Amino acid sequence: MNRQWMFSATVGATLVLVAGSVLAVDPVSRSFEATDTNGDGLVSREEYRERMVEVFYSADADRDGYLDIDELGDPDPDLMNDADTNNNGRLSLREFLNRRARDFVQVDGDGNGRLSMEEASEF
Ligand SMILES: [Ca+2]
Ligand SMILES: [Ca+2]
Ligand SMILES: [Ca+2]
Repeated sequence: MNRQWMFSATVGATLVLVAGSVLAVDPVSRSFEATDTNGDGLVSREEYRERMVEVFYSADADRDGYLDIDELGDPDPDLMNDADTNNNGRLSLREFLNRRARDFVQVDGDGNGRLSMEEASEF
């Protein structure tokens, strides 16, 4: 998997399962702009979801429609367990997006349904 791409494809530091590494690389502003497709300076749920779908398919190296632990490149098994709601050891697109939707809510500090650059950076 192209990890660098995964980094740049994320909205904010914690919006990716490999959060620890992302903080060091600090791609927040670049990825934020890429995710804010209508350029209004905010990432809506729709923009975020579209981006996460892209991330999912980009990470699915063997194209089987699921992300396994290797494809996620995730050093923390708890995150995988948390997202893998049917416990089959891999994430479907639905499981992945559900997990990401929870991240969105957490990062959206003022709860207005949109992520500002500030919210994405501070989280
Ligand atoms: Ca936007
Ligand atoms: Ca796969
Ligand atoms: Ca917000």
